[in-house]
Amino acid sequence: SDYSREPPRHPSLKINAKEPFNAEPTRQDLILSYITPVDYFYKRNHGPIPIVEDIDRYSLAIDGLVDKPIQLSMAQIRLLPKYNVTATLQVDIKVFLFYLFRNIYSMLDSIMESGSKIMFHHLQCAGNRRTAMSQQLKVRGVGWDISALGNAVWGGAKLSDVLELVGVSKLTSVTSSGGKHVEFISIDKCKEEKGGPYKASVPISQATNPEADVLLAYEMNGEILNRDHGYPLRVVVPGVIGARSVKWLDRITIIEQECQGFFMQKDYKMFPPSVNWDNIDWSTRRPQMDFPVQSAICSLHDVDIVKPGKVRIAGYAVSGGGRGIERVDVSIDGGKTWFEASRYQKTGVPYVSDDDSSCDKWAWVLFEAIVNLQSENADIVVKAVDSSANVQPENVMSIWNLRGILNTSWHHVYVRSTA
Ligand code: MTE
Ligand code: MO
Repeated sequence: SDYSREPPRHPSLKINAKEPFNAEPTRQDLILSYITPVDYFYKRNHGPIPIVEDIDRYSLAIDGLVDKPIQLSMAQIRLLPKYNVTATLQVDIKVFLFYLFRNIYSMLDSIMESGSKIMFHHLQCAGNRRTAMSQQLKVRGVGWDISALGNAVWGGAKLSDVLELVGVSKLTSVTSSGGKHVEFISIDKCKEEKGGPYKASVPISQATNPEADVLLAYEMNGEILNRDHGYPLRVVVPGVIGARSVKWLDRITIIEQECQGFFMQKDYKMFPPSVNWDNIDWSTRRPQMDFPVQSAICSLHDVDIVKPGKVRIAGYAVSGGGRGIERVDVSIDGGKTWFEASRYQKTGVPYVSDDDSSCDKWAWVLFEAIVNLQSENADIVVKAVDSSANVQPENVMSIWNLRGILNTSWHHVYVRSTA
């Protein structure tokens, strides 16, 4: 494999693996804004970043169990209705400033193409917070602190619109030729696939449901998608683990059974703590899709020294499947007593979970609490509750699994306070 032509990356990223390149922003950088700037967005790769030199020669194949397979050029994909645009940008000054800083022209573009609501999709790696799980009992996989996620505006076509072009209509759950899954195949090559491309699939009912908002994205935060994040085209499957959002899309194929690729069948499955590398039987579990409820504190580290008095506890909370965040609980005594943190997305709009007009369904929720810290040592904790009343588990070991995925246990930060 060839890592000689990797794209430039922001120097503040914390590199967890060099080749393939895996990196996350610092805790502080992660929550500087509601929208994660592309530079700070975590990068999770399984091979070298592919190069698409000539965009005019790029095409996306759509085939398999469909009546009329096609090839689409980037220009044809861009002609489909574009989702991401907004006329409501002005409500969020932070979003405004972000665009101002990044690219004023793309913001104006977006405002002029008004019509539909701006869509924020977060993406979270199933391996987020793996390091902390591995510290309890070793797991296999790239180590991550708490920043293997980000929240962006993805611009592109809806997969449900694209599939109509090959005769698969909206809300289809099986095609006339027996297609039940939509497989995404990448251009990149990885060793787990023995030099073949990265791939994944979603059920056709999700792919053809316009409300599921599965996107074929060619823009990220109003700019052309960059190489690290999937240039020229990637899938964004909201509400599920990042692994299903295939980057550098080459081909979409309609198949009968779910994708048999490595990352669907031999990885990214949640096993019970009793399963080890000697007794594992991959076929006993389904590929992980929905993300469970998650939260973490980004404003503090172990073991920060803070001045006694008012301390800001801030971070993110997010759930899968489009579920909202009902509550964020914060403790400064290791979970004996709790305060409720305030939640927010857009500045000036009160956050109400699962209400389309006041929340971005697929986006993260930021939280903040100001606490009065007096004790010398404090065990600060956060846990979130989603709109289905799912709560994060207290203990890491109760959800320990050999691949170290989905560490959603209560997030602790230990601090010392001295005058
Ligand atoms: N797509 C391809 N083609 N190759 C990859 O290695 N990694 C997946 C997914 N899509 C991957 C991929 C994983 S595990 C995650 S978490 C997300 O992309 C990360 O997306 P990002 O790098 O844009 O943050
Ligand atoms: Mo991932």
